[in-house]
Amino acid sequence: MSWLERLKSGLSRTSRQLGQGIGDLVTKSRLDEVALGGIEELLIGADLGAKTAYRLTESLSKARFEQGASSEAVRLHLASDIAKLLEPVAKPLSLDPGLKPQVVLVVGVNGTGKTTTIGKLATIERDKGRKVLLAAGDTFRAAAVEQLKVWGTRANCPVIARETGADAAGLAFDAVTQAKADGADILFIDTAGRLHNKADLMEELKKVVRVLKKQDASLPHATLLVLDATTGQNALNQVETFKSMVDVTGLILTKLDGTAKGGVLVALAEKFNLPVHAIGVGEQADDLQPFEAMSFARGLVGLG
Ligand SMILES: Nc1nc2c(ncn2[C@@H]2O[C@H](COP(=O)(O)OP(=O)(O)OP(=O)(O)O)[C@@H](O)[C@H]2O)c(=O)[nH]1
Ligand SMILES: [Mg+2]
Repeated sequence: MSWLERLKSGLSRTSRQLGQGIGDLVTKSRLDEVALGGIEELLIGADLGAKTAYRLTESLSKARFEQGASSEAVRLHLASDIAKLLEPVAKPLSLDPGLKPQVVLVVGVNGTGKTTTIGKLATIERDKGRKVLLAAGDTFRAAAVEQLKVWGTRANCPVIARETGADAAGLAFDAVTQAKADGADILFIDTAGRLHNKADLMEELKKVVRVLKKQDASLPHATLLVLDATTGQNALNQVETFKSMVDVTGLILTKLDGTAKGGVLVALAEKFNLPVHAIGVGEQADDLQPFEAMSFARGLVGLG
């Protein structure tokens, strides 16, 4: 399957709901109040957020559809408006090849896909010929370390790990030392999504960052927040929480294949204006795709 086909099939739950819904509403050649109201509701249902849904519907009501307001024409108009909203945040993860090692910290609540995303990113970077090191900073759960090691074996890159319960910040510090010694291009640091309680989690993350800065004040070079699209609007709260703890430099949205609420990405873009580097549309390494505004917007409304 090509990249676009994977994206389309990954977004199919959202696009089926939006695309078919629009098709059912747009039955006349002009958009009436009922159709516009219905489209607004569909957009809210796909989690684009009430404000954005309203603005998109307003734009539709002002549009002059030369060939009549067919479902296709309405979806094209929406896709183009949505792409405009997304363009400012569609930024690939840019790792400076001149800076070695690039240290990338990956954070997020439990189960959002941090470890899997690191595995995918490691595979992508290895395929480009980069030397990658992984640090199993989720020292809270033994299974988390094993999971990262499986990805490390698959991507053919070493994994630094410690026994369960070890100090995550100390591990991160040593991982940087090793990455430097090995001449690694990139170091990805996994973190725990769950500890005894939220306060512990916050403290641990802050400590990891503090200790990394002892190696070099510019570390980490990137802090990626991984969000699970199936949590819908709750993802917005997670951004607030993590932003208050660490300097989040970009977002990765996972599990877009498992939800009809893919529009949450639009709500996130509108609210936080943080770069969205990549999206996950499945569990395999090639299911992580660079985030591209127009193809995502078209995929969302079910246009090929
Ligand atoms: N369908 C789908 N599943 C995904 C995607 N990304 C991750 N997953 C799955 O989500 C589950 C949780 O992923 P993990 O990578 O373990 O999540 P985590 O954030 O590391 O979780 P904790 O370590 O518990 O904090 C796994 O079963 C993954 O295979 C995605 O884009 N699509
Ligand atoms: Mg994990």
